[in-house]
Amino acid sequence: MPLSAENARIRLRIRTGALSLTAAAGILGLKFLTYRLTGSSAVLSDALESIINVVAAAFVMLSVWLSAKPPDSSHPYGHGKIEYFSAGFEGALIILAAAGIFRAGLASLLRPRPLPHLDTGMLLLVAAAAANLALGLLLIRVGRRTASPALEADGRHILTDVYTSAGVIVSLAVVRLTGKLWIDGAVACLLGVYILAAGIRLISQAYCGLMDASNPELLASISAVLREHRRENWIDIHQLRAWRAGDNVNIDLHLVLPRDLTLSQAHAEALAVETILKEKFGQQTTVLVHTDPCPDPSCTLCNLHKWNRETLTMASEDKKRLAKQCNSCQSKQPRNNEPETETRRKQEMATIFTKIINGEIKADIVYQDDQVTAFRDINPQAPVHILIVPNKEIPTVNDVTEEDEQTIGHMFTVARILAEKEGVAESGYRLLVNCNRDANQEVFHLHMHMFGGRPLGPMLMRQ
Ligand code: DGP
Repeated sequence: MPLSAENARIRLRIRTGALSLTAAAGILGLKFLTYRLTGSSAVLSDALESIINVVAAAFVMLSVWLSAKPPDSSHPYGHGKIEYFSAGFEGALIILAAAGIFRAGLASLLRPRPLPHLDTGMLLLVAAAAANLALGLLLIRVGRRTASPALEADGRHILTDVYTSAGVIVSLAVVRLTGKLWIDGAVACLLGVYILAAGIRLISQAYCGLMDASNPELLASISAVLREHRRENWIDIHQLRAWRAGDNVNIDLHLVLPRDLTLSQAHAEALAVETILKEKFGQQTTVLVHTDPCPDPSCTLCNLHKWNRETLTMASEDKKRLAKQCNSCQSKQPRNNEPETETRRKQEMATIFTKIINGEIKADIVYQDDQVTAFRDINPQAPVHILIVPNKEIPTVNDVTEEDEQTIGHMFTVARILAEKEGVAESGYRLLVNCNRDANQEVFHLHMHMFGGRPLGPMLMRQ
């Protein structure tokens, strides 16, 4: 997800948290005013629950702010779990309030007291309930949209407050109509039990989040994405585990690949899994892929790879003889006699950048025109790590022709523009192009790396 979208999401959460805190304080004032007017213990129970709303909203603000902090060396998985603490804390406060409400309700059930100013009291309570309803629905909506369990829990809590206020309004109306004062205490006791159940539910949700309880919904959506984008070499995916911490999703899995893949081919497959999952769940997602060689000796896919490798590493004399035997094969011979699997891998990796350029795969694109596209590297090696890519698919520097000269020159102009935009023009940056195996080129669509934002050390790794 682009940084600006992420920042907008965090700002929206913090603004909504602040609104919740202010509104909860105003509504609390309204309810205590109603209690002072009527002396109803049911109203008192409602007001007591509202004190919790204020404390909880303050805690939500704190946790939303903390969870927005990026991962650091002491919290490598980010700070998202603070939101579960907030939900748990809120649950504990609700249980305390339930006990207080039950006590007040029991007292007025056993010794009913007269309730003055009922009409005004009921009107004030209706206003408070309407304000709470609007606030609760808003918090749930923003909580879902910005994947914040703390905001969502706060919204749900506020909705329980609306139900309690509605119950209290009905009970006051019944008291007014029938004159039976004990109803006020009985309703307060019932509300106490209802609120207790809500508190227990919140605590159990927070417990599941903190203990990384399995999340079948999340696992199902990960499986669906991987099924949809399954690549030819993926024999099996197992030991899939995933947990959420705030809006950070952490995923680890074992990917079974054909036994004969090279290390860089296996790496490319793992990178593809990572890219697909980050596209779906956001760039802050942590993906750990453990690659396993296929254990089945009779596996068709593995045998196909083995056949390719053995056939294509035959002595070159044999290869020439084989090619002569079949003219049609000659046209299919890979360039420079490269092993066919290697060529196929290069073709697959090349298309990744074309898909990004065409908008078929998401990336954080920072520049695009009719010749060049630049986007942030999925695996940044420096605070600024941008790939500047010609829109035309040129596999390596070796394939550059005279007609590409204008585009290649333009890539440097784009580098200059981006260096200024990223604020590294003065501090310095490095432009780097890898070509083929010794340079570890992974994606065979010519690209220029732009690194900056920190001292970059010596140019080459020492031998
Ligand atoms: P090289 O080794 O020079 O071929 O670098 C390839 C770079 O491409 C590597 O740093 C990771 C990056 N990369 C690979 N796949 C993707 C992708 O799908 N999205 C983005 N943004 N970068 C990718």
